[in-house]
Amino acid sequence: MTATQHRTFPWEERPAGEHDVLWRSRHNPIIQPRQVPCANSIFNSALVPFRDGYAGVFRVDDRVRNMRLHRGFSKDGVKWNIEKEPLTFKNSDPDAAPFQYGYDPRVCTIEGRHYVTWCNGYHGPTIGVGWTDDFEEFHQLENAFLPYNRNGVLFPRKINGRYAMLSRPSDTSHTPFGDIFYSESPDLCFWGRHRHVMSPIGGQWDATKIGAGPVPIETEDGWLLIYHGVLTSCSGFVYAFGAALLDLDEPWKVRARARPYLMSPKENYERCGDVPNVVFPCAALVDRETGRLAIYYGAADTVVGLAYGHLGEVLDFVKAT
Ligand code: BMA
Repeated sequence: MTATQHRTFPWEERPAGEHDVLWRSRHNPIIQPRQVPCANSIFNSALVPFRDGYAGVFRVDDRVRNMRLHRGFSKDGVKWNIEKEPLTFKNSDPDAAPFQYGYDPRVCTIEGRHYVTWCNGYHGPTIGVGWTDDFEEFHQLENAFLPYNRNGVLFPRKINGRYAMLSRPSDTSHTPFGDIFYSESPDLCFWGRHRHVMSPIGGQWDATKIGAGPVPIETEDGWLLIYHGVLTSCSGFVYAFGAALLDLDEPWKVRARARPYLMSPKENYERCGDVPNVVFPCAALVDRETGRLAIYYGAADTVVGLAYGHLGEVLDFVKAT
């Protein structure tokens, strides 16, 4: 048996009477700030299968309100040990932009190497890129783009021979706009061939801005993109998330986009926290044998929640609307 066969996939059956495409874990919030002594909040965070369990990069805002990234490990994807100290990146070029702060990380495994993208500071927010093979030593590469940019999300394989990333050009503040773009790179250093992917849709749940969520999931129907969308209400932003299908070979072409959201803040831990009314997905796991899907999301900029669904049902939902 390989190590992979021992890995437990996080899963709970759909509760009786639940009709939504996704349902929440009864253990939510699965990660709380008290798990790290210096933490004010632990939220928008990402993870991947690693050895016989899972490893992740967690957004920990400390009690000075520094935004830091911490490593974490789990056997079952539900109970997590998050390290007390922030992780650090080795940076071989002294002139390259260093790690200034880290928020909203994503982790993407490409050809066995784990890449971390995050929102890094460099005269404003932009996309930091790093990698690790073992979750011990982390190496930093060049920032992918000029400021201002957020929500840099890599695809899990090269497309037409090049690395591919989604991102969301933004501003220095709470950005009242935002479209998703696609960019390619031969080497994860030089990025270009930028293509527009999709825009907010006026008057709907994703009216103000949108940004890629977890690493896109490859399916026969295209890349399943789970993305967050923001509505501006009388009392501020409401962050929900939905789904779209992107063309497998030309992912800037949107093949389908569900009109209802998949999930919007509903539970107390999503509605109340440092920033109320936020669900912000940064990672998803798929069990290819069973089609089970587990989505990890930050809730109210304070905790991490876990939601489940069936990949086939999510695809039907996207294709039906
Ligand atoms: C975005 C990011 C996220 C955060 C969200 C809601 O601009 O900063 O980290 O979850 O706002 O505050």
